[in-house]
Amino acid sequence: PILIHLEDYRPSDYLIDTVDIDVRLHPRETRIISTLALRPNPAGRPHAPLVLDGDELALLGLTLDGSPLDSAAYSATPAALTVHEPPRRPFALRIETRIDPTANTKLMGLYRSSGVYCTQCEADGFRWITYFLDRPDVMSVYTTRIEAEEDEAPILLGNGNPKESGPAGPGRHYAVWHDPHPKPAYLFALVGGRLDRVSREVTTMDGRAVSIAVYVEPGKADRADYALEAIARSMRWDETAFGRAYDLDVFNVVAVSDFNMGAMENKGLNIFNDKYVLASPDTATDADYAAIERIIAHEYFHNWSGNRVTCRDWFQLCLKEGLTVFRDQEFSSDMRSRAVHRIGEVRTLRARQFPEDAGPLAHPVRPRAYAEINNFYTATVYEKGAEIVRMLRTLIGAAAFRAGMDRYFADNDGRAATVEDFLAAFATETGRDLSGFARWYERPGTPVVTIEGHHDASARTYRLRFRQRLPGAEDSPPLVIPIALGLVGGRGPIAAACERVVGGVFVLDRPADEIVFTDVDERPVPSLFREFSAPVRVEMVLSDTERLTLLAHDNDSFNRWQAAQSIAMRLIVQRTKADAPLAEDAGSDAQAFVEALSTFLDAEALSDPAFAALVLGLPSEGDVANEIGVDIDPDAIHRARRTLRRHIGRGLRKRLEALHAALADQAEAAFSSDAASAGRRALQNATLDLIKAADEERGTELAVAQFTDATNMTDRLAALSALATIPGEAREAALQAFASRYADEPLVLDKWFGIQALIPENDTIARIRELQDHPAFAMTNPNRVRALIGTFSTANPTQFARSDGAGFKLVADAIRTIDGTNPQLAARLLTAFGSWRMLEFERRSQATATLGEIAATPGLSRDVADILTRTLA
Ligand code: BAL
Ligand code: ZN
Repeated sequence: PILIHLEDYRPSDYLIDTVDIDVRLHPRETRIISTLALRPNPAGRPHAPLVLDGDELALLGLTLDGSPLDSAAYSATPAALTVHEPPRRPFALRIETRIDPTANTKLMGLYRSSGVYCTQCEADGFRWITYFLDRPDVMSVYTTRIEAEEDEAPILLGNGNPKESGPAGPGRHYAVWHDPHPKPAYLFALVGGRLDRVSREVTTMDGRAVSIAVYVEPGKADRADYALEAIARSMRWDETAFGRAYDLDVFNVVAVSDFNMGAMENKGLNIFNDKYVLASPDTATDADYAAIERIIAHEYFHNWSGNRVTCRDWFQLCLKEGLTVFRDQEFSSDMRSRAVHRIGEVRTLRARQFPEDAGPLAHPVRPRAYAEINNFYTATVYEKGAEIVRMLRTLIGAAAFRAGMDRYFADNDGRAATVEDFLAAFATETGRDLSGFARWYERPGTPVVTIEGHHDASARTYRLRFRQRLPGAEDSPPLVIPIALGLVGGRGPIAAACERVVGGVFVLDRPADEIVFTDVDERPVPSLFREFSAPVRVEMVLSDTERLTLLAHDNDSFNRWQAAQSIAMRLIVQRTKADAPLAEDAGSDAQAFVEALSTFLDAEALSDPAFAALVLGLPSEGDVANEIGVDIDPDAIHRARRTLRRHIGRGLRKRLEALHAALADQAEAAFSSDAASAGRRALQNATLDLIKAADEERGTELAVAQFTDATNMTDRLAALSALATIPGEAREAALQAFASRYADEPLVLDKWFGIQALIPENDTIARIRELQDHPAFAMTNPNRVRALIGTFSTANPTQFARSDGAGFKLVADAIRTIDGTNPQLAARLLTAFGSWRMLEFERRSQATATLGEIAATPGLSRDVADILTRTLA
């Protein structure tokens, strides 16, 4: 594969000040006439040829300053339009192309989704529409004219503000949109179609009246209100938290049903996967509501972190994505419970980013080279990128962080920036040298911090020794690791002095270091990496008793949860290694844990149900595999985890039954999607799950009743999930009832596909192959594929990594089919093989064979070939 390197970056030879683009929509023959105001870039090479990017384009017409070009003066291929000797002054190029939106199954560029014309131009989709300098550091002011049949597309939307609209011949109409803010081509968007709308007015902090609107499939407007209100909340929050106001007269969100990503932040016209817009109590879970709120916010926040300040090149992707994830995390934490949200963020990071960083697809948060940029929209760029921004704030403090952000926006507004520009704003603001901290962007891999503690009773001191290493890169210079910490005793946090701990944070910036607390009378338990202050693995030997002290007495919720997780992890790992499938009893060493959970539930379950639900949740099978790291046997992990769940369920049985009943009684008559109500549902469903683990018959009884009586999707789906792992009639009847009830609801049927994909039984593969023929399933729709195949490959380890290879084969077959229509989706599915080297020998051999078969497929896309090459390297 051809690699593009960061170090080869050079400025564009030409700039484009304005783009006038005229799009005549037609299902099969859409005509695009684009007029570019070009000029040589003073920072580029003088007298260079002008090379515009294209992809599968056909050139229909070309003029320069109004005159046709001599055929010798240019050359056009589907991938490039080259003007050999362009004028050395500003000039206008008018380019005509034609495309077929209906045939576009890649969902890049301009395509049709359920009859709606829409676009996706990040990272390089604009070149599928017209020839252009399709790179983020070429920023232009766009005017877009869209014309269409009025019947087919009564709604015509573009970037920026609406300028004019009217008839355009019999049955046709047009609209003109103008975006005054210069932007790169990846933020271009248009929509044409038959859509319903909800809208309202908001006023920004600087007094601008903005009309915000959400457009959805006809008949679904009543499911768009939650998204609309989430936009309003996001706008207000960005003003309060970051001083950022919106800058156009309108802000539109459009939901479409075929979309490769979650959503896209096109300037003033966000286009969304409908999964992240549509919500009603009957169709959306609490997790869906939270995801909608978060993604609406994320795309909106890009208006500043991404659009007003964009990226110089795609190596800087984390500059907008990591930062914007950090911003959406903070927003969600302010809207919901901060502690609960933080635990969720860390679970995601550990489940998705840590394995990526430990496997063949590992890359720095700022990659140095890529073959296909669409394969770098990863957990590392997004989630680890966000952790870096969080660490920066921890290091310099909230006030300096906010001042640095203000400076970053002010200094880079209207520019295409780099990670260096970002860090420079904070270095200038604080006077600190951040060059050591910058290593976080360059080094792949999850650092390991090893800690030892020693209490000297006579000296009344407590000493902590720290050592950091980056596995596989032991000689690299140390990272700057902020460690939020404190000491905890049998009655709560201990106030002990240590001059190296400032504001509760010790900064480890050497390979090894130690700190000493004074006036420590009792032997403390250290509470380390509070709120998960750095994305590292922590190695410290603590006894279960010490961890239970943290669970009971720490004032850091994250570490209380972590303490319970660590004990559960130890118990599961121990049993996995012993692999004694007949040992139904988890053993007496789990007894203290069960008793502590019992005390915890009595004291706190009803005062903070969302947190209690998290404490009751054991590490997932994937978490356990990542912890063990080598020679993984997913069946052994599954058995060990099931045994512990059963043991906990039995130990807590009475309390769980009482809690389940109390929480069911507390359910409000009218549904509320707020965090408090969602928390109660989460705990009720966590108790159901453990009761089922203890006693399948009782679990079935409760789940069937809950499934029948549920007044919202969260409870209905939790009941169905509980039933799904108990073979028998009750399960099949519930699955059938669910499918009939939601036969016309594709997004709800995705949940039904997903639940069946998760069943840890040998028949699941046959079930999935059958579901692929279900009328509601389509290999061309990314949501359907992710629900069935994606859920299977990422969350059903016993069946995906079966030792007979049938699970790998199922996914490989899907990848090969999908690669012919949608390479991005196929490549994303293939990343499920990223952890294959962790598996035990037999499964590893099956994975190698399957990857080899994919590699032997003729005509693989660049997207899939790139992931495959790296996975096998
Ligand atoms: N920029 C791609 C979608 C997102 O991260 O917002
Ligand atoms: Zn984003």
